[in-house]
Amino acid sequence: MSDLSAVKAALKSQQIETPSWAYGNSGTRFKVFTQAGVPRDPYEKLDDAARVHAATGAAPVVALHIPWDRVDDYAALARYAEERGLRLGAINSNVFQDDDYKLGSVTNPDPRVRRKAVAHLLECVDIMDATGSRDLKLWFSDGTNYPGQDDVVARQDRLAEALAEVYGRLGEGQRMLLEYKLFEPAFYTTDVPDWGTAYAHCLRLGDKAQVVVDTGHHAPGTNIEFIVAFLLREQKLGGFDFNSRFYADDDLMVGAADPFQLFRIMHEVAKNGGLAPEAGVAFMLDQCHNIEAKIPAIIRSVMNVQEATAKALLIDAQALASAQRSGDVLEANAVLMDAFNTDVRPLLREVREELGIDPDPVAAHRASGWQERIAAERVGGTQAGWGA
Ligand code: LRH
Ligand code: MN
Ligand code: MN
Repeated sequence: MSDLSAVKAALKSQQIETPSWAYGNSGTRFKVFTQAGVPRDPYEKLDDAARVHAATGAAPVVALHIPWDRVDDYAALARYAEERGLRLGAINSNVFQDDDYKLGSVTNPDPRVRRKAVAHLLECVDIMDATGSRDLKLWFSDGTNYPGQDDVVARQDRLAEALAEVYGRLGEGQRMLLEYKLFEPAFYTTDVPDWGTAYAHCLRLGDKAQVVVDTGHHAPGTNIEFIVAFLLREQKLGGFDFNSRFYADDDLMVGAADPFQLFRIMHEVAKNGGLAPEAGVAFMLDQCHNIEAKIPAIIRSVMNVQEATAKALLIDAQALASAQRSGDVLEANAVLMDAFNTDVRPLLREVREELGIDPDPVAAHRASGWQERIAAERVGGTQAGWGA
């Protein structure tokens, strides 16, 4: 796409979904560093998310994680979001923090534990009914640590059975997004370790089951953009959990470790129709801001996705196709690199001005006084966060 007004229109329509847990305190297994003014409940997380949306104009959706975001009345939470110009996005299930799940959740050899896990997943669909959320996001920490610990195929059978039950409960317009992850916390086998496993399960389940690509969940060197292109071609790309990794599942800001990889991913998305709202690709963040200020980091992350998207949209598609047709390897690569090396920040500043927001979202947020206000007001109570 090289028509500038079309590029701008595509950028204006892209929506990034921010994760409620990124607003809360988080850390590694060594230490959780607390920050002043961090939300004490899901409502305050939405207040912060509204600031990210106000600053960027591009983050109107907020994903919840259950039970971290447990409330009495989910419809009321959805209304609270709506009053702030937001809507509730993916409901992320959590079957990885109970003692019962030591040997797995839906793949646990004990049928009682499997029933408990499935009951939680079904409850998440009830929550979707109340919030109007489209997506149920499933990530299973299930796997084994030692060869021989359990039967690998029996675990796949148990997984398929649980997925089928939850799939059957999905309503009209609801989807199930299956997330894979190579390892951790399981270190020998993981029951959904890669896109192929997720894809095979989704294919059997049907159209409402789609794969979610968490960029931090691959082995080093994995060509993620190939996976993205393949899944889009098969209409099985449900969305992303964007973040950056240097080593494993680092959950750093998207676009921080490898902006070129993010550009390559967004090129495949843009080229293969993934930016069109009807493609249904959810551009979610799944990050933790352990040592940096959270709201500005989330704003920066939204901007990083926008910058990669803008560069992908600036690729001269005709020149690329013609170089590819004529087998001109160097020229084809040069067309891509020209777009990647373009400074798109002035273009995005223009887009923001046209949307009536400040062209510099981070500076605008810093000047808003929000951080000082929440640091003064949010005292007492338990600060909500990862694992809270
Ligand atoms: C697992 C994961 C998954 C969880 C989130 C907190 O590593 O990426 O998406 O729900 O982290
Ligand atoms: Mn994730
Ligand atoms: Mn992860």
